[in-house]
Amino acid sequence: MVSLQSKWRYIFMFLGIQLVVMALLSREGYQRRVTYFIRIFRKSDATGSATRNHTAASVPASDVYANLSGLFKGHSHKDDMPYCPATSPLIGGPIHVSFPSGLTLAEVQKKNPLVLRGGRYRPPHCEARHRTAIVIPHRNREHHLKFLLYYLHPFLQRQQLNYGIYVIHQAGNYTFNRAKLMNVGFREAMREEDWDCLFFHDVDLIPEDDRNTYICDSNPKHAAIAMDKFGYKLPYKMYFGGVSALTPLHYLKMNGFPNNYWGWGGEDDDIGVRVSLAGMYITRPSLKVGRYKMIKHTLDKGNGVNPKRFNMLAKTRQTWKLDGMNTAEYEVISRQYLPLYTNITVNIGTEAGLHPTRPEPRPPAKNLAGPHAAEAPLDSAKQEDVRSDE
Ligand code: UD2
Ligand code: MN
Repeated sequence: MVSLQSKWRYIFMFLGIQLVVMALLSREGYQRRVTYFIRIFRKSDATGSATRNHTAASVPASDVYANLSGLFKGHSHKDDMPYCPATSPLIGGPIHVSFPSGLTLAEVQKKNPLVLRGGRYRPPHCEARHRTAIVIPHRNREHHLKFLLYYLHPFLQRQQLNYGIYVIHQAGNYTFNRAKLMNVGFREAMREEDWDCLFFHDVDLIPEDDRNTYICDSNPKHAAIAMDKFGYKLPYKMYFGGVSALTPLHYLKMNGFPNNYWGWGGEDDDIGVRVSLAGMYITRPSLKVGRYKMIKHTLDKGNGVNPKRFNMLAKTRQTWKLDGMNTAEYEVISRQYLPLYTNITVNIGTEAGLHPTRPEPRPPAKNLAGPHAAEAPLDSAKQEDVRSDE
């Protein structure tokens, strides 16, 4: 009897240890391995391959252009149309996303006959209830931009939005600055139209469900909550990277985004902190709907990890009112109204300012000790011409 009891005690101890190990592994992010072990104890998983596909919902993923062909037959926007319905009848749920090689911008253009110059669109049969600008920070990612445009145009058309796509292209080779480019995008987009919502959008994130509506909430919205790169889960509670949506009022209330994060990382957390410092909170769509696929890539040249990011983040409370939309200095080099988007090329300067001191004209021999600039000036960034190309 005694030996039987102790045998059970050992079995329970063994199972207990197993449970603790699995809980720890799960906390440390080894969910896949844990799920694997749990599966072993479950009946054979008949739906294995189906669930591995990238759509969580029961509805099958569809071609993003599938239900739009009816719109394309010789319609153009007229005045005096009724408002579009509160929920678009074109919404279909999960979208099939893949990246076929050989896709060209000309093909994307052909598939989107109702998109006007500069990447603008209004539904042909009804007056849109929402006006949304998409702001995309960009440099050297034309390949990603092409796929984003391929998916985003029909995605937004399915939602019956009045929309415009702005690509904010950083001129020169100086370290990339995603957040400052967003400030440029905000001001330049608002200059053109009274947008009621702005989506700040990484170039490499493709939405996978059109129920993730590109309209604003009463508080800043974080839309990219379930990405394939993070196992379709939110990586941490305050995460605000990838795709976020703010009204002009939200944006100004938090003094926009920081201008001083050069290089990779930190700026998204700073923006998240600004939301709460300005007395707002982050809203999110459901995990089922806020799904994105990220086009795989490595860290870009000119966007090295920002080593100062943690120190800077620790000071957001002191800096958010002093640095942001109110101090964003830049020069627009060109504005091109291309068939699928508006391209704004901008000089945002360097950490040393918009015009890092240029070497002064050669001083007379006796003055040779004068200070000189450490950095070369950017591009031919001074000309403020506003081009308009087809
Ligand atoms: C994460 C965040 C991103 C941002 C970044 C840190 C995700 C999905 N996104 O992205 O929102 O917070 O970390 O800065 O977790 N870009 C260019 N050219 C460049 C460099 C960057 O166009 O040379 C743009 C582009 O729109 C890109 C974005 O900046 O999507 C973010 O840069 P990333 O994709 O290299 O960084 P990633 O994926 O780690
Ligand atoms: Mn990325």
